[in-house]
Amino acid sequence: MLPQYFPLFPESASTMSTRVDALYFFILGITIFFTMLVALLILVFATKYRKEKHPVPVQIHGSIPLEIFWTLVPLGIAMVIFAWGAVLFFQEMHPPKSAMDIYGVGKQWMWKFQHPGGQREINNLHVPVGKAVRMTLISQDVLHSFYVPAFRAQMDVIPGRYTTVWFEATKPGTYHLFCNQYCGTKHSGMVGEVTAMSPDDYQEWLRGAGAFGSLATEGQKVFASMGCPTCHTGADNARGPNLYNLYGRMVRTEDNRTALADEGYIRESILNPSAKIVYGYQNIMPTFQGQLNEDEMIQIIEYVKSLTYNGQLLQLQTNTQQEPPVNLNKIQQGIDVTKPGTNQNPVPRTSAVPVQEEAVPATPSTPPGKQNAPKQPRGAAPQAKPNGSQVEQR
Ligand code: HEC
Ligand SMILES: [Cu+2]
Repeated sequence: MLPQYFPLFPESASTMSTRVDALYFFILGITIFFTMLVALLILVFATKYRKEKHPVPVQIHGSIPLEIFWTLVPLGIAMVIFAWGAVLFFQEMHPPKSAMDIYGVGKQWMWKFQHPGGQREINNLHVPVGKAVRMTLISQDVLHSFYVPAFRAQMDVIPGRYTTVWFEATKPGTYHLFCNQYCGTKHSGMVGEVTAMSPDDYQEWLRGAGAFGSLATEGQKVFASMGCPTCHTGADNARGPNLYNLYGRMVRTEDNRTALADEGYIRESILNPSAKIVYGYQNIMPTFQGQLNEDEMIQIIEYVKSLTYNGQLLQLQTNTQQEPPVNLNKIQQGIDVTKPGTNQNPVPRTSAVPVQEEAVPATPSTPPGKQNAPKQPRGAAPQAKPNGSQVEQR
C-alpha cells in the first residue's frame, strides 16, 4: 500500500515490518509536529515581540510550573518511544519456537544459503510465506550484514560467531537482499534476492532444488571422516561425551558452571575444545580449527541437532528429498549409512513429506555408536540416556 503513495519507502512484506513502520511513523509524526510547532512559534514571537512594539524586554525569573511541564512532557514522549522500541526489539530478538532454520554464510562477495533438507543456493533465498524463518548466519571472512528491507530484518554477519535473525514473510514476491556493512571492493555487488512463496510452491521448490542429502546426513559423513566417532562412540566408557540429546540442553562444565548447548556452543566445542570442559571428562579433544569450512561446520551442527528424538522428527519433516533420513538403528549396528543402498528406512515412505506418524520409529532410536553398550529395552524413554558416568544437568 505504502510504495504507491510514498515510493521512497521499501515494501512491507513481513509480520515485523508493519510493526516497525508503526513506530517509525510515530517518531516521524512527533518530529514533524515539534518542528512545525517551533517554526510557528518563532514566526509568532518574532512578529509579536518585535522591537518597535517592545523596545525593552520584560525580564522573567523562572517559573516552576513551566519547568515541570517542559521536563515531563518530553520525558513522557521519550519513554513511550523507548518502551515501544524495547518491545519490538525483544520480538525481533526472539524467534517463535516453531521457526524453521535456514543457514546463511557471507563471504566476499556473495551469500550462500543452506536449507535443512540440503538444498543450497547462492545470492538467492527461497522462503515460505506465513512461516517464521530463523536465519543462522556466519561470515567466512570479514564483517557483513544481512539486510532485507522489505522484512525490516537486519543482522550483522560476523566471522567466528553465529548470529540469528528471524522473519515471517506475509506476501509472495521477490525482495532485495543487501549486504549492509562495507566489506571490500565489491561490497555493492553483494546483493541478492529473497523469494517468498506460498508453502506449496516452497515445497515444490525444495523438491526441485536437487539436494544430495539433508544437512544432517551430510554432517554425519563429515563427522565420520573427521574421526569424531573414535571418541564420541556414545558408550559409557567412551573418551568423549555422548552427543545424543545434547542440543538445547544445559551442560555442566568442569569449573561447575553451566552452558547452553546451542549452535555457538557446539561450534566452540569443535574449534576451541578447552574453552569449556564437560564435567567428568578430560581435556583431550583436539582442536579442529582450520580443518572444517563453515558449510561443514553447519552440517555437523545439524547432525548433532538431529541426534534427538524430536530433532529426528523435525529433520524428517524438513527433508523433502527422496533419500531416507539418517537411520540411527543402522548406525547403531555399525552399518555405514553413507553408502548408497544401506540407509533403508524401516517404514516405507509414501509421500515426499512424511506425516508425523510415519516419522516416529517403532522403537526409540538409540544413540549412534551404541554398539558396545547394552541394548535398550523396548519402549524405554528415548531421553533416558543410559550413561551413568555422565553427570551433566539437563
Ligand atoms: C580425542 C578424542 C576426541 C575426538 C577425536 C573428538 N572429541 Fe569431541 N570431545 C572429546 C572430549 C574428551 C570432550 C569433553 C571435554 C571437552 O569438553 O573438551 C569432547 C566434547 C565435545 C563436545 C561437547 C559435548 C558436550 O557434551 O557438551 C562436542 C559437541 C564435541 N566434542 C564434538 C566433536 C566433534 C564434532 C568431533 C569431530 C570433528 C570431535 N568432537 C572429536 C573428545 C574428542
Ligand atoms: Cu558484505
